[in-house]
Amino acid sequence: MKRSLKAFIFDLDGVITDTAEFHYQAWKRLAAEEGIPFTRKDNEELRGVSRERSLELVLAGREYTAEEKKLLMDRKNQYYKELITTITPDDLLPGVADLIKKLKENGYKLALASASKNAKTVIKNLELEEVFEYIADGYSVQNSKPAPDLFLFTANKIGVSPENCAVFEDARSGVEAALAANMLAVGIGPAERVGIADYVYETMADVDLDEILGERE
Ligand code: B16
Ligand code: MG
Repeated sequence: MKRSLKAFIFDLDGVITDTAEFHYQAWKRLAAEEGIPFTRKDNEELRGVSRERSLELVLAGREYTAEEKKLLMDRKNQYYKELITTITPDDLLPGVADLIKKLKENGYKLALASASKNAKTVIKNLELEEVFEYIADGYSVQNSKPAPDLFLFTANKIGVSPENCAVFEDARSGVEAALAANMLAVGIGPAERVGIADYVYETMADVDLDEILGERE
């Protein structure tokens, strides 16, 4: 489909910076305290997934009350918040700074759409606050990815029609959400994970903007 792209929406974790490792360490600490096995491979399933859903995956059917689950999530978030205090602009993934610069120079609107309730803190620590016209985070909508809601909400906030938006996403659920929102989906990572996207690149440093913009009318 020919599109006239006007805006680029970035996911955060796995696209701009690799907070997946910090999420892993925080969940791992919590799981160890609860006597639950949790591996790096298990953590892959949590990519792009909300905190609530992540907890369900970590618990893997173990029975906890709603109150206990809330306390577990608070504890994990406390551990995660300690870890993200160490984030600096050096933690941008390779290729991201260049890409942002090129897109800005060419007049595209940029926004962030992350499932994380900590997105604003991470963006502040990366010193990217001035870059995005709008930052949508884990507080913005009720239905998390793969529902299109977060991306539609973001497009609305920046005043661009969904069909004129492109999304950078590293999670399958995020690519599904972008496609469901009728946006151009750029998948970052292996084809097994993001192969359903319109364009797929292994890392952000591999993104070929000319190829993507070739879609421009
Ligand atoms: P929080 P993204 C997502 O960020 C992470 O990929 C996912 O692992 C995490 O569970 C989710 O944010 C919620 O994060 O607990 O900080 O609210 O990829 O959508 O930028
Ligand atoms: Mg992500």
